[in-house]
Amino acid sequence: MKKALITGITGQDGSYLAEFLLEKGYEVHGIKRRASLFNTQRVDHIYEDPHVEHARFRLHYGDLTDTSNLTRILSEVQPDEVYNLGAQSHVAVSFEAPEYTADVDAIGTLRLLEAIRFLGLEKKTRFYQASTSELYGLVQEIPQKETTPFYPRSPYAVAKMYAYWITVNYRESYGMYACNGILFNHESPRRGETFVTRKITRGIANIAQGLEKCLYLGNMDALRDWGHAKDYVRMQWMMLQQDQAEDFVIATGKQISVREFIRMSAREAGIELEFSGNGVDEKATVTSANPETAPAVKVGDVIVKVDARYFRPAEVETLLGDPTKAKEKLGWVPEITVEQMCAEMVASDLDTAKRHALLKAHGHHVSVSKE
Ligand code: NDP
Ligand code: GDR
Repeated sequence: MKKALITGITGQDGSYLAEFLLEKGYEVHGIKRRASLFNTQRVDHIYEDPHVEHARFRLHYGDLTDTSNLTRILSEVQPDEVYNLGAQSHVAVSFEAPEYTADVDAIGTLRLLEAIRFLGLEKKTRFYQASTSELYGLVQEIPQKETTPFYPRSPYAVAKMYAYWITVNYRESYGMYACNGILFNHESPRRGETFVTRKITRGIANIAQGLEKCLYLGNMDALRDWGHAKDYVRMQWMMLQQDQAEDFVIATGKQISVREFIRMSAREAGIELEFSGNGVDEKATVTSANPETAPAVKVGDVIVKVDARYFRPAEVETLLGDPTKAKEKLGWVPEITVEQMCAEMVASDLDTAKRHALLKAHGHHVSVSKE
């Protein structure tokens, strides 16, 4: 039985990857940070009681900032594959916490690679690094592919650039099977609530059900190449099953703006919108609303507004990936379109919002956290 160790298992990708590997028959180990709450919502459905014999899913307390802990877990587990998905992954937050982001995202990667080498696992353990389209930042070529030069635009992206190159360096220096997946944005109903797609689908669903009045956003002109996390974790595994370690761009090859994603999400909830203003002072007004799916919304309501608080000190305006290498060498093509993904996210958030609205109608307190 193959063993995999996943950092970031409580996150979006970690949870889908753990599911995928369990289905493939792996024993799956994950590193979880200590928190004052359980924080295992995304993996509760695959959790196995460690007291059960032959449990194939196991969580270890750990942190990418803690070398001795990482070394001990690696030594105990002796994994065939390590997926380094753990990170302070929010670009805007990286401007607020740049040093921490560098410690986790850059040096955390080095700590893992060095622990693998120190333990003499460099010929046994294959290593996947969660690299990112944010490396392209101020884009030097459209679309972006494996050979496009990097120009990172945030402390997050600069930290991930170190992680990218240290992964390449350990491959070249020590013959490790170590590779980078340069993944473009990917989303799902499990996406963190403060990333723009989930903020939109959740916000629209809450507004439709009367739990919120207005959604405040930053740059609506930003263009992204959005895919579904399920398609992208399959590719993470495929990258570790080759004869030779190589780096791959993973993307859909299509892009839309944040504004278009808002329009698409609203339509899924039965709301039609008209945008007015100019990006800095823009709003979206309701022109029609389905009383069944959006009972709390009326024609003329302003339900989306720009708030400059969400603008970033340096922005990545446009990202569009070219996944040709992944298609030709690995036969990978994304199966879920952005429209299907958006529909799944809105349906899931509407379901939650309806339950919350019902609780509220019966006098229970419902807290709707917002950023
Ligand atoms: P999430 O933010 O959903 O998950 C991040 C995970 O990392 C969480 O499990 C989090 O734990 C964990 N983590 C954070 N800090 C530490 C730390 N100090 N030590 C150990 N673990 C830590 O991210 P995604 O699942 O969306 O992304 C997975 C990886 O892929 C990340 O590295 C991200 O940067 C990268 N990436 C993501 C893309 C995307 O569009 N989703 C695109 C390209 C790259 P906790 O739950 O405790 O916070
Ligand atoms: P990104 O994702 O920065 O691309 O990083 P995010 O969803 O945060 O932003 C995408 C674009 O939307 C604009 N935007 C807003 N973003 C947020 N979060 N909140 C807002 O209110 C808002 N309004 C507009 C942003 O300015 C940006 O242009 C994600 C993360 O998953 C990274 O870890 C990963 O590496 C990259 O994708 C690829």
